Amino acid sequence: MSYDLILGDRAYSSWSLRGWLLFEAFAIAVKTRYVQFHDASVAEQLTAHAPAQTVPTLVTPEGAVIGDSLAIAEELATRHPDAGIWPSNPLARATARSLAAEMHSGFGALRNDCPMNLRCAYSSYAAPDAVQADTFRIDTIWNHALNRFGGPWLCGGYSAADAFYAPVAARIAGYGLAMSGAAQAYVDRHLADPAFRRWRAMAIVEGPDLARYARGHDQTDWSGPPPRLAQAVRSGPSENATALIPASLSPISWKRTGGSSVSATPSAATKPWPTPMPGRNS
Ligand SMILES: N[C@@H](CCC(=O)N[C@@H](CS)C(=O)NCC(=O)O)C(=O)O
Repeated sequence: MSYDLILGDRAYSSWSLRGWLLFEAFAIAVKTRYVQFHDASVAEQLTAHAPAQTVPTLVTPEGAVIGDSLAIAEELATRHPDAGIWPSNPLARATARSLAAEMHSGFGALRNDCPMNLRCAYSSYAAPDAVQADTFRIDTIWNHALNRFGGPWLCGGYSAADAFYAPVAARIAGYGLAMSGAAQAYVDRHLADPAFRRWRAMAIVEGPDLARYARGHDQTDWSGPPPRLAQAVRSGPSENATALIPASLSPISWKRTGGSSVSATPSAATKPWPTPMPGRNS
């Protein structure tokens, strides 16, 4: 028995990125499955995992269904006390929990106006006051933590707090939001993080572009390091376990090619991408 983690479209699902990082960044083994945002609704694709309705959803080895990223972080921290999900230092740990919780419950203007889209970056986005207020607050709490614990991550070493802010960093970069020097350096650290780059490489090649996440702003180059080379291929061996798309039971597997590069490998049996379904923002 192993952990079974159900995720959404890598390009758009910010909560899925958080859930995935909670395993990937802390070297906790997990089997991943994907729902497809363009397919049936997320809730319909999760009917086998009641009462889950959103991604990420974690099914524990005992069969408990955890449908919330913060609960996933806390459960993993309890089960894997040496993984470093929260800092061991009490002051840093309390701060990391506070930072993650504020992200989990806040920054609604930023989340609504700037949906995560790892496939593009914008140069002409003009942030309304409410978004500027969110980024000012984010800048403030990041600087507070970075100054107090000395970096390089928010509370010293990489912790769940950083996993929670990785998609925020992607939004700040993708929409060209102005930050102070230390906060921008923290954004850049996320963009260069190997785990983030692996996720983004697969986000670029897997699944269709979804119109509901597109914005009409002028586009520019992604500001982080270039994505690891990736290529969508229709056949070929996979390096890791085959996952199942719940709605279709079509196999889809992920394949690394050429050293550190990553390819998404939908099987030949995978059905063509249908029309996007309406759903909530990431
Ligand atoms: N509170 C949840 C939020 C999860 C969430 O809203 N996920 C989105 C995708 S990023 C979702 O599944 N939305 C359902 C839909 O689009 O129908 C968490 O922390 O994980």
